[in-house]
Amino acid sequence: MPKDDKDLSKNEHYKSDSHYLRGTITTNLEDPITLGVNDVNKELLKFHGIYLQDNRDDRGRRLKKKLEPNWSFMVRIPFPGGVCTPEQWLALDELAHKLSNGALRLTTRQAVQYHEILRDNLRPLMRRLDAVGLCSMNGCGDITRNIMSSPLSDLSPIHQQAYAYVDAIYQATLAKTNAWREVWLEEEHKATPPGVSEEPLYGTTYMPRKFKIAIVIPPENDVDVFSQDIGLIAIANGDTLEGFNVSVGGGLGITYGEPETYPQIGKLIGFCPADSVVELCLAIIAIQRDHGDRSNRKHARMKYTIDDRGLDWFKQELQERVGWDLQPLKEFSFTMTGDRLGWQKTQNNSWHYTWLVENGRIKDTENKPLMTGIREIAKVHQGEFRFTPNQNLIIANVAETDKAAIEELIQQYALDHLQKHSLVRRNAMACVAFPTCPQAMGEAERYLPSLLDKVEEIMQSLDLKEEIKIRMSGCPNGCSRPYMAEIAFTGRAIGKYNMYLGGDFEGFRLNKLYKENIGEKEIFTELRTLLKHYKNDKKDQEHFGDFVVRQGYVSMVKDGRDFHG
Ligand code: SRM
Ligand code: SF4
Repeated sequence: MPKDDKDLSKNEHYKSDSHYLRGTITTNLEDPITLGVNDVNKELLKFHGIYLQDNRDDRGRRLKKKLEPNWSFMVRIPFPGGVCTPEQWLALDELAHKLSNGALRLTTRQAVQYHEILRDNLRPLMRRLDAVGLCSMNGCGDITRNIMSSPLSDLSPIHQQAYAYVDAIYQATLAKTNAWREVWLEEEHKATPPGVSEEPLYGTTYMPRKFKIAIVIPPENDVDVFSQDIGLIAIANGDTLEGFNVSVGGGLGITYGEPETYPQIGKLIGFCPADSVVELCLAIIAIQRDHGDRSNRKHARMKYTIDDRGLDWFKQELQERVGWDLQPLKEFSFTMTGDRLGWQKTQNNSWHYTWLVENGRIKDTENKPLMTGIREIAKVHQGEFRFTPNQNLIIANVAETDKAAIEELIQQYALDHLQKHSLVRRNAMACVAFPTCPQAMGEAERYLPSLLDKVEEIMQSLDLKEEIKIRMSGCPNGCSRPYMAEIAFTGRAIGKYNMYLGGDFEGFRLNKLYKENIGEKEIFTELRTLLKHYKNDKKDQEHFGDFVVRQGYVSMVKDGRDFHG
């Protein structure tokens, strides 16, 4: 902890001076000198789910002409557990065409993003979102983000029971400030009565850094539960959800050349009965709120608090805060981290169709009217949509009697590309990167599809039909959770990537750096050699990640502190 105020990072001052995230956003929105916002409001806006961005493709040209960057805003809307009604989808679609760039982006945390929103369009956007019960608050910023969960919440009674906790944790961890409504809906300032805190959980300075929670329902580890600050693994007894095994201190972001930053796998600390899980999450958040590093933002995630102070300290602190002990861990196992694509029937006799949305980008292209197709489905669909943690979309809860009509629309808009997708493409993910992400060093979403074409070619020539998990991020922040993949690429510069190998298919361990700063030619040479070796020498049912570790291409990483070593 910082010894005094001068050690605090500048973001800590921005937060404490902001009057619970109001800052001067309202007046800044009218500033005629710029189409952006000032540095302080830029940080505060993140809590409102809004990021100031410029088009990176256009940056150099504007710089040469000494023009201000082409400012616009990314808006992220959380959907706890990824659940979205057709009415909400139609509003999202309408706004994408009216106020954004005609596209939507499903994220790796089951949220939805708009890009390229102009400053004057932010208020109309938020008003329309509010009218369908949506709000971008908690989308970003130093706060608990969207609560993730295995998205097919009706797959079994366990899924339904677990979803109730997603909602309860989300409500308990939402920002309570009225700032969003005052700024965007122009509601009158709501004063809190004397002696009452506007933010009982977070206080004036919120969290030291972002905070992430996910619930997973075995056997699929679709949320990558060990990459979360808090990971909750649902444990069932028959048709009853007993509670959750609790994992703490996962997190993935690193900075190149700074080995004191590392990705970390969450540590299992015990079993929590279901009816105590909200209390437990709030106590863990409070520990990180009080003990997280507020001077160095690169060291401010809970993974560092736990690694620095030790797991025993953490467990003791937690016990003191809740006043009871966690129970011994219960048995569980995982089979994969991906989605089960196509139609599935659930115990309540309804149908769910999961389809692969490449890298989460929803837009119409010449041969694929994806956005139009989903819109037409939303107009008649009686159930909901669900966004998956793998950037895919589910048409959920289709009644037996409606299935044929939905199927017809899927065919009509040529949405059913499932058969065409190889097993590597089904498990692949790329982050947004260029042109909107300010942190991108290399391409990801715009490059991975063509890289996969080549991988498919190599695999076909070897007659390899195994599922392999490949992920790509445009920088080391790890937004596509690359360090949990069997093969991963993170951008170093345009056309250059670090290549990592050796994560497992089920999401229990990290991968490790294999080649640094390599270009496309070297990537394919490496892949050809590795895949050929895999084809010839793999054991029965052996996944690629396990094979490369067994063959000594990289060592096994079960703790992030060994990631760089
Ligand atoms: Fe992320 C920052 C996109 C999931 C780790 N992430 C960013 C920003 C906002 C760039 C910025 O700082 O200005 C990116 C916006 C790009 C754009 O133009 O849209 C961005 N992150 C994304 C999304 C959209 C990637 C995607 O392709 O889906 C995901 C949105 C999730 C959501 O709905 O909330 C996204 N980001 C993740 C994940 C995966 C996860 O949460 O499961 C991670 C790794 C897990 C973790 O947090 O440890 C992740 N994003 C980061 C980091 C590194 C954090 C760290 O601890 O070091 C940053 C940079 C930062 O926070 O300073 C970052
Ligand atoms: Fe941007 Fe890096 Fe995240 Fe990709 S990993 S979206 S490049 S911050």
